[in-house]
Amino acid sequence: MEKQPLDILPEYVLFGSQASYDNAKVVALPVPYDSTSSYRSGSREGPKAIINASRFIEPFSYELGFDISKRVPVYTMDELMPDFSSPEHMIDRIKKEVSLIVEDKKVPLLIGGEHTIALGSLQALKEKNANITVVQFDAHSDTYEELNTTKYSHGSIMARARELYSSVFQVGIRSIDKRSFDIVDRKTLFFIDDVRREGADKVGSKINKACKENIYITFDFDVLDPSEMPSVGTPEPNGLKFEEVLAMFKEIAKGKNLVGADFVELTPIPSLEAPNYLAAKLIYLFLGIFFG
Ligand SMILES: [Mn+2]
Repeated sequence: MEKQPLDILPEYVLFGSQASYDNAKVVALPVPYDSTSSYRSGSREGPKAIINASRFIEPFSYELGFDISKRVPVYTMDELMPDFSSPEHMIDRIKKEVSLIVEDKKVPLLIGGEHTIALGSLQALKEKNANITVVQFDAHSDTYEELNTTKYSHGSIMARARELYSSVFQVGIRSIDKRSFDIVDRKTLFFIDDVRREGADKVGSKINKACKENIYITFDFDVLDPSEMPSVGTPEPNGLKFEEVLAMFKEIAKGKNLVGADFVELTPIPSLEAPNYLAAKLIYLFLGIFFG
């Protein structure tokens, strides 16, 4: 007999129901890792908080008009064991896992954890298919050549991504180092002011027109305004609204093929549940928009 809603609490997996691995379109990999955080640490608690909150999302989305869980079967893997010996080792471990997911023709979805973990995914995908556009949602450009003596830190992730991929877009940025600011290509990096002036739809549509068919999204929750999303390692004022992010997702997704994504830097604040739920719901709607 099929389990009835409300008879039992949902399973401890993303969105409360585990698809069979064979049927899964998306494979979620929780990565409870933070080690290079420079301000508030604790994003290693992010995956647990997102998974727990995600169990209580109404499966039917009135915004999209369908039950996302039915159209986008998700298999949630066990949490990946952190390797604290060095960020390079951790990135390697993630890369191996993501390679297996990609070989099985599934879309990897990393749930972080700090932003550094994205590099494992980007390296793994690059080996299979270099013809990918990377779109970063972030308050920070993360373009330090190196930070705190490592090239593999949360603040250098996009410097590394730009070495791997020629097509990269950055959006929602409102903190950037001077060197990067001086050389920035304003056609590929959209500051928050650009979004305010042009509107989220317009910026999303510009990215959609300029990017390749295959898209990877790396999403740092601090792109959101701290009034909605205070639970991040480095909260930056004047951020995007939840609805602006959804508007951009809708434009960017048009006619494109999502090959992977990561959602990083959720750093739960004890007893403050709303941001965790927001994070979970954003990921749910994201999947509905890109695969619905
Ligand atoms: Mn970041």
